[in-house]
Amino acid sequence: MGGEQEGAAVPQSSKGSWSSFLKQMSSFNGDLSTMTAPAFILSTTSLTEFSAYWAEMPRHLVAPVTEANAEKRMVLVLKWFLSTLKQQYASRNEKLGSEKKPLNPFLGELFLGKWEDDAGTTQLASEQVSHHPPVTAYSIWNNKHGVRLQGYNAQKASFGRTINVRQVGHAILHIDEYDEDYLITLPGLHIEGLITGSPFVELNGSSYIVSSTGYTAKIDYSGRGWLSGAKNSLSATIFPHGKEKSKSDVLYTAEGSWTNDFTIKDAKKNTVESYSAKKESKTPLKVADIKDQDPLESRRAWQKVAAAIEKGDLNTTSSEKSVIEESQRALRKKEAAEGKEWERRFFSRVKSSAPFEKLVKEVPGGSLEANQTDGIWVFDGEKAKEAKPPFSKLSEEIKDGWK
Ligand code: HC3
Repeated sequence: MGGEQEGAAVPQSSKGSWSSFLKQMSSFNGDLSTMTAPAFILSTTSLTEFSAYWAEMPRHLVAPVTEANAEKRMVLVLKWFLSTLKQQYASRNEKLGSEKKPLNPFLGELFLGKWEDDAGTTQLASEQVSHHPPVTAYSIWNNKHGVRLQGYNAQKASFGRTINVRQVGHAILHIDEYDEDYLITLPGLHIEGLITGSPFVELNGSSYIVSSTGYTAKIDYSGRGWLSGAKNSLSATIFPHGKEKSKSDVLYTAEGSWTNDFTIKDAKKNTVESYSAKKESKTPLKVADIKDQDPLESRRAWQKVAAAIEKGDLNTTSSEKSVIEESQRALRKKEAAEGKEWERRFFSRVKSSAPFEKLVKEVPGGSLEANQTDGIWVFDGEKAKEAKPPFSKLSEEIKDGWK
């Protein structure tokens, strides 16, 4: 960070609060939701919305279905996964000028929508399945092509030179046509630009995609300053299960940048796929108008908080946040008194996940860590069929608080 001007991107009026924020970070407990950040760095978007980043280009998600060869399907699954990274980790920077602190979802918060384009209809159900620790689960499905993605994630953070975030959780992509699964693990990340006041995400470490057809993709992430590499670099290999250490078994390699261009080459170094993030168009997600949303839906639930953040009105931001927090506390109290647990609308907690257990063997050190995510979460098709608005079974008085 040498040479960077401290707090350069921080509004003059927020310089004091930014340096207190940085100081407070040194005694940080690892739960990102408890972090109190200055007003100028607050986002109006809840983390439940982030699940949409997996499918903003549905054509890439469904592309593997039309490929009859399992090895080549793995290449297309890798291409789709790499294509999601820019949206997941750099889009807020591009849109807002820096990474901001997302709204911390309440238990049961929903974010629902669909993409409609040449790939048909691709649907999204994202739900906050746990508040402490914060865990978001999602399911994205396209019935026309028989493609289903589901997963859940939590974050474990620590503070050193920067904020280091380990992602706990995983995703599973299922392709009906071949009845196959792909286990997707999640990369580590850290926040750069803290000193200057314009935080952004850099990815680090490795993540895996393991297919039930016998192939594994390992993706390595590095950034600027890492062995003098370029920002947002990626390097990946595809190999048969169990052959990670064998260079002669590498079937494909991918090199490039997850925010710009990457290419995928076969073992003979012929380019089989190329991707240029800047040239790709996204399909806008359709979300119901706020007035038609259920009180549990994210944009409706947070609308007053979001409006106050937008105006820079700190008092209203915190009083409107308190309305939500107090209703949540009241609900938890009521549930405890009745000996009940909040009923998730789309997901269920299960004892084990067969596809995960089978495929994780190919991920060095991979494990479920269910204790970090309040359980193992799966999309519950039966519940989802029933889950029509109103989703909320809240008492009228609590609903009133949220109007
Ligand atoms: C760490 C993060 C919240 C979590 C975000 C996750 C891991 C959520 C799941 C998505 O699929 C991928 C994803 C992308 C970005 C991650 C966020 C980046 C920053 C945010 C922190 C809580 C905010 C830190 C606050 C500040 C002021 C330093 O920006």
